[in-house]
Amino acid sequence: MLYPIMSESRQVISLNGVWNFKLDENQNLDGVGFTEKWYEKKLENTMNIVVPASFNDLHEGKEYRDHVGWVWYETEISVHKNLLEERLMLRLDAATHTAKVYINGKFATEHKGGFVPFEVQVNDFINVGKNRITVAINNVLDWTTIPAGGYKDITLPDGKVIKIPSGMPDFFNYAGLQRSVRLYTTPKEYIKDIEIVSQIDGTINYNIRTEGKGDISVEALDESGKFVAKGSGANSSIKVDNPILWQPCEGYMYTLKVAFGSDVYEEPFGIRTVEVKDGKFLINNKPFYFKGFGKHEDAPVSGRGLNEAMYLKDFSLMKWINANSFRTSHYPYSEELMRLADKEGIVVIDECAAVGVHMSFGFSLIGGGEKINTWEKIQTMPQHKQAIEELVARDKNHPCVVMWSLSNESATEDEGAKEYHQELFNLARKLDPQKRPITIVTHMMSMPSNCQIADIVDVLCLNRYYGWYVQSGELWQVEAALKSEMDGWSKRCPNKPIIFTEYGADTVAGFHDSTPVMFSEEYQVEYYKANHAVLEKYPTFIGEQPWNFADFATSQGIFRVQGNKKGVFTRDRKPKLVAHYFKERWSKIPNFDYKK
Ligand code: BDP
Repeated sequence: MLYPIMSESRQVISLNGVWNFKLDENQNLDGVGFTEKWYEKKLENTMNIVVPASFNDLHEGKEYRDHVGWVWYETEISVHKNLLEERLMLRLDAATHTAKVYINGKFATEHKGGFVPFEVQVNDFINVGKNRITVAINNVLDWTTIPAGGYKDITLPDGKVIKIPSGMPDFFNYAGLQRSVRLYTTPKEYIKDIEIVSQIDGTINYNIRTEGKGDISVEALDESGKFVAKGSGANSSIKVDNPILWQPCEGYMYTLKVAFGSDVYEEPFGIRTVEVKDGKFLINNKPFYFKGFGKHEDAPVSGRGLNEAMYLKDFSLMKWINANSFRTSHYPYSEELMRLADKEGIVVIDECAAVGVHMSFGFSLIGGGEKINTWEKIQTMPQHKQAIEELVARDKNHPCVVMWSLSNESATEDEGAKEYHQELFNLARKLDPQKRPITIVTHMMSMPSNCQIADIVDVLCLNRYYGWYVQSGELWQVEAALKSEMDGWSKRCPNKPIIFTEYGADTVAGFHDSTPVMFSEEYQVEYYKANHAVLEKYPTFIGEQPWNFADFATSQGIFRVQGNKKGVFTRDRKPKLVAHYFKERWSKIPNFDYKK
């Protein structure tokens, strides 16, 4: 799906700003707004809300912040007649997690999946003059959604049964219109999609899909806007002489300017290749070492909402600490963030929103709850496939994306995991024109002895907490336990690269101790040192991404102190002691050829 841009043939109109907002009945998963048809007229008794942002932290009170169920957004716009002479699209970059859109009281579209864009042509809905757009959004996750999560029924003293979340992923369930809402125009005959695949000799293969009849011509421009190559036809190739490659930390970007009839679109691209070969992760044919983080889209006030200043700040801190990469744990991040990562040369493992696809995580971890074979019960497959299709459709041209992650910590230790994930793997491989490597990130109970998916993936991405959730406070025990696992992988998958995509220790900034004890800043440093002492010895260990870049909001629980505190930075982006340790460590690890 093309990102909305302005060009000589296209207009973009932002609908961001202050909207009207109303909560539907809390914990009534059906919502009364539909039976009472709130969308038919202007919403009553509304509060102000800002788009884009998560709604949760913008007003006070538990009923508001922890609302479960439907919420209603509404805006009124006035439209000039010229707009309706073109093909007019309404695009919502993210509505988390399920949305129904009404225009002037009429149902226009709906979408399930809260982290990717969707759009609808609105020429038949919009009038010249005043119009009302109403969006109903539901934040409920269950065993059919991606992310997945559970609910349990609670009976109140008055006999009323309500549902409360149970077994949600470990990040606050921020929701709402978290990214931009826009109208944009195209000519009636238009460019639908562009696929770009580059080789490092400067060959650019492209594939352009269009609607209508007309000739297609393309021009490649360098970063200064200078013309460097041209071609024609829908499916062809051009050659850029002496190409400047897209490299980690040096994100050189070209532009493919496509003309079709009266439509013109400009798609940014980089020239680079990625491949996994002989136990190495090659970028431009050179062995790359991942230094970076698992992240979240998370900030005070805006929550998971679009926050471009924070994106730039985070990338600046990543450069300061000598990092080169991150994983979009645990859902696709905004298009603006991905475009910035392209320009900044930050390498991205792009994860679809499949987190929580495990129906007895507690049981597997500590023997708590009931043992359920996830793959016999869970119904996420249709949504999971859609999530992969939408992710690849959106992000396929980004040079920053070097690998797809199909899920985080699903029940990969259970029988059936291989069949479930093989289908998804095949789908992603088929859809991606660049045929990037693919991974499935596993948790600590998915070991060399029982992991069902290790043979499918191109890279073993492991989330491991030696010295935290196991060997808690006993760092001297880390060596033996971690070594035993790593030796297990060396035996089972001798030539498969391994990345630690999560490892970390909760650390409350300002807690210090002369003897490093858990939660102190000193313990966090010692924790990483103990892990690195083992990991460094393995030639196929090709990347370290501590969990997490920054402290982040979670739901409440006895394991969380106002959120997850495993950040290397605090939530307001101040370095903890460990940040200085990583800055020093990573200054000595080059992007390329660290592991020969
Ligand atoms: C892993 C999850 C991550 C959590 C982390 C933790 O992938 O989302 O936040 O553990 O416990 O299991 O900090």
